[in-house]
Amino acid sequence: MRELKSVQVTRLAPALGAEVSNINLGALKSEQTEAILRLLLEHKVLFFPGQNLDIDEHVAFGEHFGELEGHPHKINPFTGHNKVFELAASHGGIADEWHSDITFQPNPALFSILNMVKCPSIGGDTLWANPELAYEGLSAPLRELCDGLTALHNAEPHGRSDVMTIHPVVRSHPDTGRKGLFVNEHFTRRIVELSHVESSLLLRHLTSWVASLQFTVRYSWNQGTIAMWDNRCTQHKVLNDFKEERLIQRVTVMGDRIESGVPKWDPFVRVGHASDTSRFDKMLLDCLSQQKPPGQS
Ligand SMILES: O=C(O)CCC(=O)C(=O)O
Ligand SMILES: [Fe+2]
Repeated sequence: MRELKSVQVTRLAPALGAEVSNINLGALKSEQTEAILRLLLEHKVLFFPGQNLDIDEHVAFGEHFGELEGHPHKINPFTGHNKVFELAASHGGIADEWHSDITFQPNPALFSILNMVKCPSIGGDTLWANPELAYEGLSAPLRELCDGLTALHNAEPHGRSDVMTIHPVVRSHPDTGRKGLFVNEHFTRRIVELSHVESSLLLRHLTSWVASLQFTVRYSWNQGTIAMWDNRCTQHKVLNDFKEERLIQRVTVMGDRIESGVPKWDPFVRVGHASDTSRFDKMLLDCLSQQKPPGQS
């Protein structure tokens, strides 16, 4: 790789992840931006130890890759910077369920770039999974089923279950064309075309399958490390097993709307009188009515 001749790239797990050294992210040259994007396509999550960027350098690094967005719900009284999302474990914030970022929006995050500002001496590792390998590991009939489904995601973990959207269960990466599972434990609530009971079973299977150890990499942090991942083809979660302070800051590169084919089936809508179990479909019906184009009743 010409632009990154001197850098060292060490793959960390067969599934995904590489550590990159000998590069200064605080003084990035434009050709290095291209090279990082190519490394990201290959490894999906990159770790750059020893960067120690300050908040402005962190934001400037992120801006090489596109427009940044603040977190839609989490206010950051700590950083005073509206483009920087901070999770301070001492304030009770820890992302310990599998997810990719901001999937409750029609345009979920593209890249997330995390600065490990303060980390515990032990514990608080982060895991990433490769949902493309997980998709490829499904049986052909289950892959075909998933290809024709969509799912409802909402921001319930942030106390905003009214913020919701629908995405395909399988998405194709726009640059590689590879398909991957796009449902996650944290934000995905319901498969639109299945009944509540069927949806719970299938979602439980798919979200735990993505997290199978053979699809993951586990990273043990040092202060000053920057991590950058592609939310279109990864999921992540933090291990909530630490006692000392853990403080991360993240900038998020805005994503595009996900291209999806038409689902193969209609949404599951119960016919007849409302019953006790109809309550499980209420969220779905609310979401479907929100998504109707204007003018349609
Ligand atoms: O703290 C971490 O390691 C990751 C937190 C997280 O989920 C995020 O920043 O998107
Ligand atoms: Fe996250």
